[in-house]
Amino acid sequence: MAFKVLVLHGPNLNLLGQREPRVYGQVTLETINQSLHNLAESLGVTLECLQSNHEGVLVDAIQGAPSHAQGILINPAAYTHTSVAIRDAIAAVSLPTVEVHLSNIHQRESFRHHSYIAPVALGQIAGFGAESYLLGLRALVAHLQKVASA
Ligand code: CA2
Repeated sequence: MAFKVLVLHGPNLNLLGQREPRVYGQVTLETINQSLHNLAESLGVTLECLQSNHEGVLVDAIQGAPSHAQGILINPAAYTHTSVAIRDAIAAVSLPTVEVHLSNIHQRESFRHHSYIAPVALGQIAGFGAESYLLGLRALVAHLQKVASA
């Protein structure tokens, strides 16, 4: 079976490459999505990518995911630290979900140290810039393949 992964990017990540390059690097979201598509192709999976600045749009996408995807790769951005709604949606659909961050949230301000998402995620990858997304996709696909072959 060819797996499909829903890739979700949270608020302000559309600004990548245009603002705050010292924190988030120079890479654009379009480049990240292209790198993810390239990796997905080599892993034999397909992707659907969505960025939204709106919590409800992300919740709707998570709720709809089980009809067409087997896993979720998400950078919830600032909603990581605030959103019980996104956490509850992930818990409700119970699709394997990998949380990723460009920056090492544990090295930054204390309000970024807590993630509402981590307890309902398969795992969290943070601090490797755009590479966090690629590591996250590899981890998610490895998990899906392992479960499918068990
Ligand atoms: O490190 C990450 O990936 C974050 O999820 C990024 C979020 C931040 O709130 C999290 O604590 C960690 C912020 C994304 C905002 O991205 C911007 C990109 C360019 C310019 C301004 C914001």
